[in-house]
Amino acid sequence: MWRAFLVILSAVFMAPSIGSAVDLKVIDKNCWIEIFDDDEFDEDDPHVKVQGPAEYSTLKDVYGRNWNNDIESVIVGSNATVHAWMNKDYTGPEITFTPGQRVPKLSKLSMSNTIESMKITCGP
Ligand SMILES: [Ca+2]
Ligand SMILES: [Ca+2]
Ligand SMILES: [Ca+2]
Repeated sequence: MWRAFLVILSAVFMAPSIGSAVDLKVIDKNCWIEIFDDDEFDEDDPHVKVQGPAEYSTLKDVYGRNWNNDIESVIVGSNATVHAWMNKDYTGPEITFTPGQRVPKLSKLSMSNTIESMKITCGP
């Protein structure tokens, strides 16, 4: 009798905690920045979509690749704002990419092959 009661009790308390654990893993499908090794979003060269929110004080290991001083074009997700800096640890000249922005040539903004740190925030 007590055992049955405890099973029911734990079932009642487990259900909501499972639900919230799943909620926490929901990712914002529109909060990302895609970075490209080459300009004009060249798919033939290294490129990767970086999920936000995230902070990289250095880009030496972004999903297993060293991206320091290598980014030449970017595409920003519609719900992401990205701050990027020329040096590591969020120092040096800074650039802000707005939601949905596409920059085919960072060279036109004097930011080609120079970004070394980045913060991705989600939301309008
Ligand atoms: Ca190329
Ligand atoms: Ca490059
Ligand atoms: Ca740099």
